[in-house]
Amino acid sequence: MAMATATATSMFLPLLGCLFVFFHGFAGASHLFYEELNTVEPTSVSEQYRTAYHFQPPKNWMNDPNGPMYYNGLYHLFYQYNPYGAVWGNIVWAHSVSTDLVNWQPLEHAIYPTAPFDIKGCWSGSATILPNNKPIILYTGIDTQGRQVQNLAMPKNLSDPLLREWVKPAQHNPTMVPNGLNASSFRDPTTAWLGKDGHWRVLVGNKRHKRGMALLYRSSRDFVWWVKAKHPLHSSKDTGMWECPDFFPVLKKGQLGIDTSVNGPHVKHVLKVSLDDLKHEYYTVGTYFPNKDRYMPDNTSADDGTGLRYDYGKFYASKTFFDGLQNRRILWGWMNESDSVNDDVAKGWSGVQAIPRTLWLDKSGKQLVQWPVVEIESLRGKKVDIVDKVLASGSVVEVPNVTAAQVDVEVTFELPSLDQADRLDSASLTYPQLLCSKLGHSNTKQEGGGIGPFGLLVLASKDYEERTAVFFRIFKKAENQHVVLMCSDQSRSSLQEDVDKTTYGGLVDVDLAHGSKPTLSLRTLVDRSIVESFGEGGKTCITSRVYPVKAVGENAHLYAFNYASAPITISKLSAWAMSKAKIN
Ligand code: DQQ
Repeated sequence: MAMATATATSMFLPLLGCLFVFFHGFAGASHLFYEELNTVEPTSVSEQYRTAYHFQPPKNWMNDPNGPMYYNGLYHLFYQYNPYGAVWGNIVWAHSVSTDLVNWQPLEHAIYPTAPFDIKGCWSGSATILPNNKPIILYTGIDTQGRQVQNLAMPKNLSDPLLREWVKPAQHNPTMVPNGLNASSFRDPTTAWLGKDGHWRVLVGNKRHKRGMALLYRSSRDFVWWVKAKHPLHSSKDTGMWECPDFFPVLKKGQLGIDTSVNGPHVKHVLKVSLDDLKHEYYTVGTYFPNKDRYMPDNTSADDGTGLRYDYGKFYASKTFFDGLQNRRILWGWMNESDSVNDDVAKGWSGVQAIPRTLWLDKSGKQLVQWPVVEIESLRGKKVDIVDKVLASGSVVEVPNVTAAQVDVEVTFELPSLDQADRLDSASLTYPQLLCSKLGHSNTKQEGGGIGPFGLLVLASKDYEERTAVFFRIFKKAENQHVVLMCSDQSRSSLQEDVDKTTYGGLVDVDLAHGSKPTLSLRTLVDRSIVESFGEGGKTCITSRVYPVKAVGENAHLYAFNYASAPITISKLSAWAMSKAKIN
């Protein structure tokens, strides 16, 4: 077994180098800082890869979603923003509001450096709605000494329905200082929750040496004076700095969301952390013990940086909020660019937000399920259907008459007998991303396997020279034990050289042997430079950024393909042209 693992690992090692290239890498405690570029105002904004229905500001750099909330009839989204350039720096909280999570109105910046406790930057944080229906924000400020401290901000005028102006009371700020802590790893407060004892709790990301941790702070009812608890809520060795922690309850049964303060035998808890060292997010499902203020992940959830991810592609610094209007929990996440910094400066912008996703606990209790908020379907226009179409081995079939650069596709594949699946040893399944990269997807069916690859070619040129392949492949681990691999292969997504073409992958936890006709479903949202995919109803999600040269606008095509040796049937495929949303 150990030998098998070693062989599998050495087989993949040459791939590691190229897989871990990040064109938008980060340095030290946070983002890469290009001093000479962060005040270079764009002279124009290139429209070519700008999105039609994914959230982005009119120009410049955007990163983490901050303080999302539903309040008095409006959804608010704040976000980390550089008002002066297309690279990270000069960070403020920009602010937009929406009635439907689809169309957004920009407002003036909500929080920006003005005081000694945030003069060097207003970094990430979260909103909490207090029981008197007053929203309040906790955010990280960089103070005059360059220390990370936590601050409070509240609306200046609660009767302004847009909550345009926010004040930062000098008498209370900073509310948390890094006494005895690493002052450059002390940031990103969560939404707070109220215990039965009447005390508020909040988490702040931190590390001690290499141990990542979620520090716990408590406050009496006032939300103003905070005291650090003796123990963190949770920590894990060798995981490095935990950025943007998020901690919330999910119902054991059903898809409804619940307020962050709810606890009891009917809920599980989720702790998500964004690992600064890996630039990936991981979450665990577990139990929160309020008497001890400790969280224990279930034994099906690894907390060591190898476990479950919301998204196996580009998705970072995410945050959820409880939407009291529709009783659901909604997830926002930032997708950075895959092109070079020079390209960002030239195009005048960088960073988009993923489509907000509703999220709930899967029936298995072992993982979450995510699905684009239903409101996004209001943008669906002309629809094309394909029903009961057999994809013979080696076939590529065009989905005709669709706006392939701006489309929402849902497809269900019916699989042949699972006996035809190729065997794969468990060790090779340890790194699904590397497996996807190694297996790739090619133009020849000879490179295909028993069942898979099959899926979609999106943002493809007519000759497939450019294409992003989103596909499945099924393996047999043991008799009657199948494994589903989902991949998003960007290796041929662009004729441009200077873009990150990493292939992403994850496993889909589904029992295919159950039922007479095994099926697998895929939904992909294509938006000019975004490919956002949801496997098997949102059990596995992969998002990528691509910059085709030929497959742009009307020259983009959409295909379904099957390079397996066995035929696969499309039981149903629907593709909707997506209209442009009004965003900022
Ligand atoms: N981005 C913010 C930090 C956070 C990081 C700074 C994560 O607060 O840790 O822009 O992307």
